[in-house]
Amino acid sequence: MGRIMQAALFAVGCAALGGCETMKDTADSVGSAVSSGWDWVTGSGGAAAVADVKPTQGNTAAGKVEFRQAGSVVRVKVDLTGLPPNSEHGFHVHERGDCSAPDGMSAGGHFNPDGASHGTFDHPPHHAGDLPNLKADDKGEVHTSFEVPYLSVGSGGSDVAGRSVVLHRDVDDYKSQPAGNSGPRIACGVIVEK
Ligand SMILES: [Cu+2]
Repeated sequence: MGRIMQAALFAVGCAALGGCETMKDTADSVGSAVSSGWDWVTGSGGAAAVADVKPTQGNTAAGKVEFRQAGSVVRVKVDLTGLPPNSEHGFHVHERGDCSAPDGMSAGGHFNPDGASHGTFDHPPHHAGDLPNLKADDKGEVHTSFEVPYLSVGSGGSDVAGRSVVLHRDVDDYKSQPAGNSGPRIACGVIVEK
């Protein structure tokens, strides 16, 4: 996890829990081992949106991704199953809320309202849709949450509602253009405001 997001998690998590042990993770991906330090269900509730994630043709990854505005940041909660054990995957918000194509290409490119280059989610410049890589546990599942300061829910120029989330077969190297060389799309879900 990068420094900016880590700092944000510290600010929220330390206040909520009175302890920060679980947030001293320095990996640049997130997975089941990372605890966000805040309570998703009872946390302060701004606008929320959810994506029902389904596998693209020939794949098995599926689950749910939720977004909630919390002040100036957006909290993202990810629950996925059906991945190869201990695998790591690029994960982004893509520009079109359309997962109808069998290969997920109908979702378009990365959500990029600012015309930025693809990059690391915690180190501008990067696409608004750039998110941390997701790491599956030994059961092939991802259950994690994190927060980002550059998206919004329900309003604003970086509103995720009406876009889609896309999970890729391979890890995002956070630098290759335009999409981090993360390979085919293995799952896709349209983000719908709740
Ligand atoms: Cu992507």
